Amino acid sequence: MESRPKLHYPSGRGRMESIRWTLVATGVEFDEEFLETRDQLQNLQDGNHLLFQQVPMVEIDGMKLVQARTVLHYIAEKFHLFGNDLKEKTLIDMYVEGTLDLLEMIIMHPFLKPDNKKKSIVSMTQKAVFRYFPVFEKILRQTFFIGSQLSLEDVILIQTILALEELLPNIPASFTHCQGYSVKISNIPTIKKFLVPSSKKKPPPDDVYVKTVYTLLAPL
Ligand code: IBG
Repeated sequence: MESRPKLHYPSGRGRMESIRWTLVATGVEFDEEFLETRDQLQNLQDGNHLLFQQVPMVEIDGMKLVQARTVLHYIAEKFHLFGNDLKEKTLIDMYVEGTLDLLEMIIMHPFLKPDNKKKSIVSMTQKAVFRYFPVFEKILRQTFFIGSQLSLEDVILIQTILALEELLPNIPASFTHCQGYSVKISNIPTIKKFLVPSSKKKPPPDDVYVKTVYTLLAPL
């Protein structure tokens, strides 16, 4: 029997949350080792467990994978979230990369200095409203991004819509198809379970978490 994947990261969203979402969406149970001290990170680095001395790191199928996108791709391939052929896979990948560009702005926001936070909100709003959501709105008349099955883009997109909703609730609310899509995807049983407060889903970063991450990982 294959052992459960083990995730190494602080107990927060950052670059690990998409991996949590993707595992949960496929119904895979996983364990987590939360990094709380510099010594823990140092131990992983000293033991040559981190290829580029960075986390996220995921132990899966006898490998110690780093690079968040690589991990997402591995899970997507393994659990059939990457379409049925090379063209579908490439389409999914293209949308995922665009969506992750928007998600990256949301993820970095809590770690910015107050002045940069204001600028980032302006830029994020512009890009969400004029660049990304019009694209999503066009394709989201259907239940899934592609065909009749869940794909990696669905998982990344629902995460992004919900994270943006926490920060700028009016944006997703003003795109009708995105709203309907968000409700449908949120009702998929594996995802519904992830959305309850006791799940492995991490809350938005608070000041204590931001401080911890700064001492541990220097995100900027
Ligand atoms: N390209 C890598 C990936 O995508 O996995 C980047 C990984 C990365 O930046 N890791 C950071 C790290 O390990 C933690 S995530 N830093 C320690 C070091 O020595 O470089 C940082 C991050 C957070 C929150 I926390 C938002 C965005 C980034």
